[in-house]
Parts: sequence; C-alpha cells; structure tokens
Amino acid sequence: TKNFAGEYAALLTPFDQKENIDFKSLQSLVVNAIDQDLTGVYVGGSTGEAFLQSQAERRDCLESVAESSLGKLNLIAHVGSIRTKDCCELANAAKGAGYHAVSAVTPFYYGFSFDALLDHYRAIVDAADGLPMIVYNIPVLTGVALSDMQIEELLNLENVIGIKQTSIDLYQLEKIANRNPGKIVFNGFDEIFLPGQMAGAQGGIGSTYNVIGSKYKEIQKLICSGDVGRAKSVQKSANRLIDLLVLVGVIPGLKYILQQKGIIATDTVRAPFRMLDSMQKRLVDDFISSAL
Ligand code: NAY
Repeated sequence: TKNFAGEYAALLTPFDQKENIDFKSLQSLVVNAIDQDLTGVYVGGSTGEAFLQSQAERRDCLESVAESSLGKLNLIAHVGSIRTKDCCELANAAKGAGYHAVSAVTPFYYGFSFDALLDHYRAIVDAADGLPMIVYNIPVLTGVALSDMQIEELLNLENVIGIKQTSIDLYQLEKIANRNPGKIVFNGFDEIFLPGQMAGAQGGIGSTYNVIGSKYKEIQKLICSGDVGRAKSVQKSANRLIDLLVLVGVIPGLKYILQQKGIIATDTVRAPFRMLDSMQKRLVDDFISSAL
C-alpha cells in the first residue's frame, strides 16, 4: 500500500468577486503545492470552506484539483459532512477522479451516538470502493470529543489507515500513535507541527502549508538529522505568521497573502466569512515585507 506520510496543504478554495469558484486560481494553488515540493493536498476540508459549498461545487473542486495535479501529488479528498449520503456520493466521486484516499470529519451538530459514527464511516468506506480512509478529528470545531478507545475503534474499521488529529492534546496524539503502530497520524494544528512529530505524528495537513509549506518540510528534515534545536527555530518563525493569521482570521488572511503573491486572483471568502479590513491588511503587509 501507498505510504502517505508527509506534508499536505489543506487547500483553500479561491472564489471570484461574486463568490463563484475560480478554477483557474484553484489550479495555480495546486501548482504552488507542487512547487513547494509538498507530499500532497487535502481537498475540500475546513480550509477549503467545504461547509459553505454545495455538493456539486465540492465534487467539481475534487475533479479540478485531480486534473491539475498531473500525478505529482498524493490526493486526499475530504468528503465529510453531517449527511451520510452526501459523504458517500463525494467519496464515490473521489474514487472516480483518481484520489488516493478519502477523509471525513466526524459528523457534528446533532450529537450522534458513537454507534452512529461507526455506521457513518462504514458507509463512506464502502462508497469509496477500496480507497483508504483518514478520519478527521477536530473536536474544537465539531464538539465531538472522541475517547482514546473510540479513536482506536474507528482506526480498526476496514480500510481506515489513519487519522488527522487537529487537537492541541498532544498526550492523546502520543497515545493514538503508540497504541496503533500500523496507523498513520497526521498533525492538524500547524503551530504544533514539531511537537506533534515528537509525539508520534508522521507528517501533517494544514492551511498554512499553502504559504510556508517548505518550513514544515524543513522541520521534518531537521528532525530526521537530529537537529531539534534548528527545527525549533523554524517552528518559531512559522508561528509568528500563524499568530497573525489567527488574529485576523486564518482563511481570509491566507487568501489575502496568496492574492498579494499573485497566486490567486481575489481574496474573496464566502459569507458569513469576512475579508480582511484595511487595518488588518496593513498588519499583514507589514509582516510580509519584514518576514516572508
Ligand atoms: C482542514 O480541514 O482544512 C484543516 O483542518 C487544516 C488544519 C487547520 N485547522 C483549522 C481548524 O483550520 O492548518 C490548521 C489551522 O488553520 C492552523 O493550524 C492555524 O490554527
């Protein structure tokens, strides 16, 4: 089976001024991931504003990215939503479009039982028709807090190969990684990429990789060569950008930076997200001119 370990950009979805998907900019984001020598892309996740898109738009994005990747990236399709049937449709589309894996967030909002969650993942795996599944655990946004045992049960479902652990609980990450040696754990919060690797993650998936993907690759190399001191200083420099993005809003902030760099055409986000105001833009401009 394919080795998925590595660094993945959680792709943004560029829009034109009317909030329609800008496929040309989407293609150049994919090229930008290839240029940064990233392992792959994670398409249609939180960063992709997936929950603000229709099913048809999500499917079109999956297809467009697969075409633009030219076989140079590992392709992970995020197909999660709270309606099982929608996830299954997207999983099936991902298989057809040539994706290497699917991923799905734990269904949120209604407080579904754990048995319901298990059935949900079984159904998606079935629809993905042989593609491996990466569970997406992001308790701070879903409100779904999984215990270590529940995570283990999810990891033991057929075709589940790993988990994207977007949590600051590094102790839980360590337990998942060490108790499930055959599974892969991706770090989800970019600001703790280095600590995540120390705790047992084998790579990461994140929004800021679109802009500073090479930093995470460098941290990984430095860990391998035993130079944790230098790895810490690269993480530190990444975190000063992340501080700023968290302050102004990660998705609009990243879109503004990518637009300024000429990679995407507009910094439009979908309502109710808001674009940066002029003061926030000035903060980002000052940072870019001094650090990026
Ligand atoms: C996704 O599905 O797109 C992700 O989860 C990517 C991970 C990001 N998490 C969230 C909640 O946006 O990259 C992180 C995050 O933006 C970054 O660490 C800043 O907090």
